Amino acid sequence: MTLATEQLQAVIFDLDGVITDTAEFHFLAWQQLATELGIKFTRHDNEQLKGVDRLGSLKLILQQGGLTLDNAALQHWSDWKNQRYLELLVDMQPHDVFPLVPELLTHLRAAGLLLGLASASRNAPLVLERLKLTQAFDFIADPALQAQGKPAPDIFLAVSTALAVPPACCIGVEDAPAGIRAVKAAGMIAVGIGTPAALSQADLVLPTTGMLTPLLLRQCFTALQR
Ligand code: B16
Ligand code: MG
Repeated sequence: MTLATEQLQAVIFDLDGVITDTAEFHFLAWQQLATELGIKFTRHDNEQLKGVDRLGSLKLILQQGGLTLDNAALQHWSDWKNQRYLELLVDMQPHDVFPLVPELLTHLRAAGLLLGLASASRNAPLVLERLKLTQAFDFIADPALQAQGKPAPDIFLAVSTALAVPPACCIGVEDAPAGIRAVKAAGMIAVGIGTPAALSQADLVLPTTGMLTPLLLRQCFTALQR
């Protein structure tokens, strides 16, 4: 008896921490904000912000510092952090992409796969432009249009819908626990970039995005179909 199996058709990437190291810039900008507000904020604290949208991240930092702000102040500090982040992005160049990622994107496309971007960052189009990678993706989701941010699956489902590929035929690539949860909630296979300890819910974890290949992704997909 032959079992009908799904084929891998699309790979959906997160941006910050997967395509480039803007995760570090987000951390530095949040750290400046925390200092301004007199809140202690470490790299360890930053882990839980990865993949979380701007306002959600601000609220987590305030909660940690035991502060509450009204809506106007939340907007002010949210904009303040984004200004710091944009300053850090000023010198970003194509060579700031993680090693071997442009080659990976080219190879995936040559292997017949569709490529999507599911970043929680409203700055993602600007970052892709700076990296000269805008054209590498078939669809770039707008996080502002999603009802719920990661760990909800909305942005990954929006990409699969736009690409006309069922979620079961997609792999999502993420560096954040909230992102891995979003990929899994979307019904996709999740590849984590980082450490197995931090990304325990991922189906496969690699230290760097550049280690991925079309063959490895297809093997991972096939193995998890069984
Ligand atoms: P922005 P990703 C996320 O991007 C970052 O991980 C997270 O740290 C950041 O707060 C969020 O984007 C929003 O970014 O302030 O630029 O809109 O990892 O989903 O690509
Ligand atoms: Mg990320």
